[in-house]
Amino acid sequence: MAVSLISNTSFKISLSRDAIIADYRLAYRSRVASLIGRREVMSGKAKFGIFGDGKELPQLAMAHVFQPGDWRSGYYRDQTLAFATGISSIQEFFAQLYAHADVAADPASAGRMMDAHFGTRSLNEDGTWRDLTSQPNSASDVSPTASQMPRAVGLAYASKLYRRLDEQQQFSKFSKGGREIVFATIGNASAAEGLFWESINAIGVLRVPAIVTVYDDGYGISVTNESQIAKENISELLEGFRRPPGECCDGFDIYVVKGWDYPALIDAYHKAADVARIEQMPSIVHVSELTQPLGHSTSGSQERYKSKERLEWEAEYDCIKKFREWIISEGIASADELNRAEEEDRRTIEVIRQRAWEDYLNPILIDRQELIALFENLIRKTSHSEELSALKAKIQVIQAPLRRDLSAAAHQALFLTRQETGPARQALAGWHAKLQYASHDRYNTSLYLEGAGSAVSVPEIKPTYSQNSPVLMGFEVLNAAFDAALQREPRLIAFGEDLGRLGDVNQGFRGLQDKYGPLRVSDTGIREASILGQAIGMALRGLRPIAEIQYLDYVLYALQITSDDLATLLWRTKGGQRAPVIIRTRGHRLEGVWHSGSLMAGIIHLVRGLHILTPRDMTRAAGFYNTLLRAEEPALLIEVLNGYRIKETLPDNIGEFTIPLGVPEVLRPGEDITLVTYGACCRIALEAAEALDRAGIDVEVIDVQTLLPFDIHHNILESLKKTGRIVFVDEDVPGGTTAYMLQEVLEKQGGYSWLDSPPCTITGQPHRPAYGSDGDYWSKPNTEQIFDSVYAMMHEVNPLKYPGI
Ligand SMILES: Cc1ncc(C[n+]2csc(CCOP(=O)(O)OP(=O)(O)O)c2C)c(N)n1
Ligand SMILES: [Mg+2]
Repeated sequence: MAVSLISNTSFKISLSRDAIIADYRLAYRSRVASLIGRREVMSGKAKFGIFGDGKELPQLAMAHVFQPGDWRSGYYRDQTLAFATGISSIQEFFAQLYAHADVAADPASAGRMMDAHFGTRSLNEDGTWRDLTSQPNSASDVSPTASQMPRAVGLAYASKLYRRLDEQQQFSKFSKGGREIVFATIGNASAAEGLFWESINAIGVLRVPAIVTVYDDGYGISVTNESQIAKENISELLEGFRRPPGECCDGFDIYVVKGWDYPALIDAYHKAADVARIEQMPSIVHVSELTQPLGHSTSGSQERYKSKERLEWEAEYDCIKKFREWIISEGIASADELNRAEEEDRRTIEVIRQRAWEDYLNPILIDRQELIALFENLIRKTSHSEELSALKAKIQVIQAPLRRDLSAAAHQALFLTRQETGPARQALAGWHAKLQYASHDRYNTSLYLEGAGSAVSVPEIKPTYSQNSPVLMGFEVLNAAFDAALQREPRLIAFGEDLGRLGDVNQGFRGLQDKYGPLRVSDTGIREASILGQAIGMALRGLRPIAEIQYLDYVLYALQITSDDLATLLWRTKGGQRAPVIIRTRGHRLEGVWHSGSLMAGIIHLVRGLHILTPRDMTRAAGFYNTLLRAEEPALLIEVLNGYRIKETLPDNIGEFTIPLGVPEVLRPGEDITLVTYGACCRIALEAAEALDRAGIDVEVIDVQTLLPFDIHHNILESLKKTGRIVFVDEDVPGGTTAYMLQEVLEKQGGYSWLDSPPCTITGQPHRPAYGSDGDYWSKPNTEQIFDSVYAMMHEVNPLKYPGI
């Protein structure tokens, strides 16, 4: 029997009775998973639970049009969509709830993220790409509300590029002619975030195949739409984005559908998907009248903030209840049939849950058994047998032990027996070390790539010069490098404000849009967060974006997405997804508060997971771009703003030479003091070193070149061993990046033991740079200040030779 679900005469959908009942059963199973999941948290078996109850129906409707190759960029309510599409299984959902730290059990995050944070694996274990066109894809979820939106821009934009760029057709693992749709989901309250509006606008401007669903349950935790959304109605606000009917012009198709109305939901998603797949145009689906039967999460109870009337309404309009009523009233199934199915499904979910729990717990129980056996051996030998027996008893009685319980007990035992030796203690120490090693692998790996694709392992190719090598302006050197890169790497796509037609504000891309076309080199709106998101989404789909943020000061707008999404991606998926985004920016040397700031400490500490490159000139910038494009990792590169018009010699191998990451360069050898700096400060430091030379002080100036990674071979230590004195210089705030460099050299490299004088940091003022040349001089470290600090250090050492000034 086929059931017709029709909303108008031009568009007919019919589903078989079995398909409808299958939908009902999946909705029901998903609800049971939520109920049981909550119970597991309440009973202490899991730490936190957030579930998709009350939002099952729109997700089933979405799943009807979700095809292999498509992408989801959503949030924690999407379990039903995940189950229906194969993005997650119910057992994987429980494994994640229990924090099962194993990729095989929780492919989304290997136990690193809380429950309902979905994500498919795009990469094989060896780091090679899977065929993304034959699997359902989900970008790895993040918790900050609306942060799933910026990358949805790029995920959808990739479909457009794959359809329109001939050179992309060879990359068949990523797209089948750009037919892939991106399904973005977001809550009503999160639609109050700027990221939502910025991303909607970007999707509209780029005209890309995204279907954005807003699940409207009237609340964002306890706060109602009255305080979230003007007019309390998101689709009314979005009206201005609507595409006029019957015309193929700009904008979105907008659907407003009740979350319990199955035929209407099926109808809306079919229409939206057709438009997205064929026309590549976006839609917004505002799903209203949704509920939260279990409340927001396990952290609180909704009875505290929802009225009795509201709770009664939610019970009445529960989407599964309404779906059930509809199925019975349409004669698709009887109440008895559904009751029987429900009973079976409840049992099934319990079985799945139990399996997930045992799979999680058993390896830990085995670890405990091993530990107890080791304890028993040691108890027979040690003079601390009583304390060890008590420790053993303590871990033996824990019903569901954690590995940290075992680690702490072993640690305590090793401390107690610290004055003893023998094989029994040695075996325990070995076991403890093995646990630390395994735990490091469970929780601390994959921040960066190791081996294949790692930027650090790209071999160095030195620049070559000949008599004919031309001397050009800095920007022309970059321009030649970008030209060669676009030629060499068909997946390279560059974009940013003024990057397309103008070729960027300093002309690094001059003429390249004309040469490579408006899709390879393009302009964007002023929307830094979604420029970044655009890059992340594209990179997730195999493209190689260079995303330009016009000035370093405006990286702040994109910093949250860089930090929360890009920087954590490889780590939070334990190597399951990567996005080798190159963020290009320029800074440190223009004018005034917001064009010459140095926010470096904020950045380096917030984006671990990226490489941070600070080339002092454009040749070095070009070499770093070449290195990054041969690797598969994300990075931020900051060009020195006043370097574009300084003359440099163009390497003959501009398209090939690479500069290694994490390798400082000695710019001026010296014997008395080591001066460590980077980027724009190199020039000032060299000037100061020349002046100090005239005063009889021989300064070794070192350019660290990259802040992340930092001096991986400990070359700076070698310089310090020679000079015994060290100064760190930059234009960040006091205690900022100079303090970071100081820690790297003195603590990590062990430099403290080579110091003959106290270390010194020379920085900018704690405020932003003031306007004008004098404002700049007294806001940032200047040549005279560096001279004075270094001179004072030598005066302290030898006042006779270096009398006070
Ligand atoms: C940027 C940010 N602010 C606050 C939170 C805490 N928070 C988590 S969910 C949530 C409410 C979201 O409501 P809504 O978007 O309507 O989604 P719903 O949970 O109702 O489905 C809040 C405030 C967060 N995760 N991220
Ligand atoms: Mg809500």
